[in-house]
Amino acid sequence: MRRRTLFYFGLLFIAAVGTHLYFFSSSSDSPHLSDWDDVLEEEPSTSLAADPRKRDAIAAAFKHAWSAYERDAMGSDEYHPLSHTGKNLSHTGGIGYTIVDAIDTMLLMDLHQEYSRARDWIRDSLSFDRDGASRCFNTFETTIRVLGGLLSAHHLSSDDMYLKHAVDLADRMLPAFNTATGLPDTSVNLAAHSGIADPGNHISTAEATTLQLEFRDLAQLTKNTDYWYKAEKAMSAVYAARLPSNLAPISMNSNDGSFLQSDIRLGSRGDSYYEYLLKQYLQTDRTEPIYRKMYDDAMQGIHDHLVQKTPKRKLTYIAELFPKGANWRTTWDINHKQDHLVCFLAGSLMLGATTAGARTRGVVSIPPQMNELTKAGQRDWKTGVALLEGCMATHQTATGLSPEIAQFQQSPQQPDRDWHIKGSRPGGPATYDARYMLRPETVESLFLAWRLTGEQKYRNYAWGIFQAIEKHCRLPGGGYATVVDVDTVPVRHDDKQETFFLSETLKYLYLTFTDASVVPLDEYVFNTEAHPLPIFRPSIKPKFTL
Ligand code: DMJ
Repeated sequence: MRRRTLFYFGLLFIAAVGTHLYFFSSSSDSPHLSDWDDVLEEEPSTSLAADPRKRDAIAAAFKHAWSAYERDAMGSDEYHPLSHTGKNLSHTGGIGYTIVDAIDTMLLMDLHQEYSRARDWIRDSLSFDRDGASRCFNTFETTIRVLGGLLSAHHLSSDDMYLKHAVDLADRMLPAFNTATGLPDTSVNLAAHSGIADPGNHISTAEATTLQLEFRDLAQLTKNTDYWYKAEKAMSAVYAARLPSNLAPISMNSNDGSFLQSDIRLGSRGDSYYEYLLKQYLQTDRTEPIYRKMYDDAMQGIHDHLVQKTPKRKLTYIAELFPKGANWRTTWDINHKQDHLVCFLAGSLMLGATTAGARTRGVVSIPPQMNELTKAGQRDWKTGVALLEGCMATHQTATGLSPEIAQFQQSPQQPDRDWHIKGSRPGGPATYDARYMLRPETVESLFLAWRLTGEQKYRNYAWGIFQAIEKHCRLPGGGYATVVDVDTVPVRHDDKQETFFLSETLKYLYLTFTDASVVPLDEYVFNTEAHPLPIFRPSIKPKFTL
């Protein structure tokens, strides 16, 4: 086991300069938070040491979310906390969507009783013999939430029961990769052990390229090379289709492996392509230079075409491109719109800067010194830091929660901000863009920023977001729900507690307040659903190489 102990000693300093820069006003009017007022006055004694009271407050939030699900909907794939009901993806029964997605968070939070009941359910009731002919099982979602959740639970507990289920699930999914191009079918019928192609032969780029960490991990565990090579083939198809900018349009033709004329963005349908380039490189202990090259090229493309600053406050954001005319592979128009999803990129750039962008492996301080990073590493670090501030600026709303989509242009309705929510006006109807659906991306980046810098500011930001969630998303009757308009208080809720709230949002918040030895960044990569998977030296010889 390697430990990044080298620079921890210097960190005792940093706490001393920690500030009380709370981004949001305190939620002390919220009864369940009043007990935490004194917490706001405390700072941890060492920079990367745990902050036990805040950490435990987040575990208590997890219990509030989980116990409502367990009471109302145990075993159902999805949870609707307002109606106190659950729903399965398939009419033939559930596949443990919520339970499997959440169980590694219970392990990390030491929630023994909840864990034990969840494990019992997986042991006694989990079945993948579920009909998916109606395309109810998306290949990507099933992989990141269920396969990723089982693998992570196996690694954290050493319990082979999870591995057996993972193998069963993966074997049912593997036929989805039996296509001419290697780009997988978008859906799987788990009962039939078959893939189901999209009727128009489209697949989103993120869906095709966000399966690899999971299937490679399973290949390494079982020595079954099929898992590895099938997932890898999809990556080589995307590489073969690359554009001169090294940016990836969000849609592909699964029949011929080409990119379709479609937007380029780091938000929905594009996001985790970029995330998994870096993480595949890290997963195999930096032994596969092809992913390093693809990552480096893509980050150059992002800087050449997408990184923007607002004219007034100089907020950094990542714009989108939409294709223009016959020369759409090289000619684009810009759209100053940013999905909340894009905020994963801030932490990813910072992680990339300190790994792929380090001049010498293992010699990066916390926080990094610029002379320890390559030129590209320095560029990525600075952009990551600035983008995170830009993402935090989108939390300057009536609730302190950020919207699903922000337009980085001023609007007459919201002249005090450098961005606005499309179609939103005080007292007007809520738009899709205005919702906060318990997403994790900003807190994911805050977690990484905290671990890589030890700057108290990032913990303060994370705590502010947690308070906003407690105040506006927490339901007194149990569970947490989507807020339909982040700029309107009192809030209205939508009847959905997304599974990623349990697997990602609360996990990243929790890990921001544990000490840094819990899931150390040099031993694990997180899949896109926040399931930690170990870094390893591959025993399988990759076929997709430079
Ligand atoms: C998660 O399911 C995954 O992170 C995915 O990659 C996209 N984002 C959602 C949560 O916002």
